[in-house]
Amino acid sequence: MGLLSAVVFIFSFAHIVFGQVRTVDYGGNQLLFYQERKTFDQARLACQKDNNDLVIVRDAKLQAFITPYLNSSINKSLWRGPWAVGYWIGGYRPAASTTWYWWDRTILASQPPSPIEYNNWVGIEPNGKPAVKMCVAMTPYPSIDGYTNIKGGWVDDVCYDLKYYICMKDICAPNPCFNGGTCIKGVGEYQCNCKPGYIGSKCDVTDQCTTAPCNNGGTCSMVGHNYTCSCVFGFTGTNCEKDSCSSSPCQNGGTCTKLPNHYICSCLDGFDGYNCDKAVRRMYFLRFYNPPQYSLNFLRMSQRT
Ligand SMILES: [Ca+2]
Repeated sequence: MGLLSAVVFIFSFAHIVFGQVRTVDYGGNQLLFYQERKTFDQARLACQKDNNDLVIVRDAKLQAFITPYLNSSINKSLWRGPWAVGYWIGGYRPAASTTWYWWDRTILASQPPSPIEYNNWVGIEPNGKPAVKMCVAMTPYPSIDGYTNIKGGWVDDVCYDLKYYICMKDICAPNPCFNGGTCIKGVGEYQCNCKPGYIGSKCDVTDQCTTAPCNNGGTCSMVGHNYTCSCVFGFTGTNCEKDSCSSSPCQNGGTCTKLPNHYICSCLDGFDGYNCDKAVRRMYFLRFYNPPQYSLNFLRMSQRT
């Protein structure tokens, strides 16, 4: 392989792999204009690699949007002729059939214009031979052979011809939202409206707060895939399940009473201390007075247990 042919090979290879594409937003869907030549079936496969397909043009609004993006300065000398220059769109007519379809098998109107389905055939098109499968392309030229104002008009051609092609990507198909979320189209982006119990940009996170895990008036919020509880004053713990008495601070049978952020122990007889942790020793003294008399004193003496 000489240097020149190697360069040509590299360039043609680059042309196939890195074909020019222009992406524009259409109501949250993406239109992709590929300036690389493929057969109708090859073009469909190329679109499908990115979860889209050849564009289906069901109304004049979409047609009017597409038309300005068609390249009117394509050099037709490299093509079979001016009518062959064009962009595949998603319509075809099976061999030996008179019915035109879009690739999703919905009906594409033939001439004369259907009162229902939109079409944009040019002049005498479609005029392909009935025995051969024919496919639909849009011409980029404003005029050919005396037909004027035809840019964007539809022509039929044999499906194995090599043409540019237009893909349309429905950014909500397949539905990118999980767990039954609804996909809402924006400009080049989508948003998911999640069903109750799910959150996240794709509704792929279970909302653990729906089970109300936070006790004692705590507020639940999701951080990433996990919940956290914001506890009201006086409560702690993962689920705000702990208050000041939860650790059973009162010993020796003492009763804990919770107060905001602290507690008080009511001790059983014989115990004392903040946590009833001190035993009380009661000692009796007889004191002798003159004249002798008895006096009974209770002397409480604390002693650490
Ligand atoms: Ca034709």
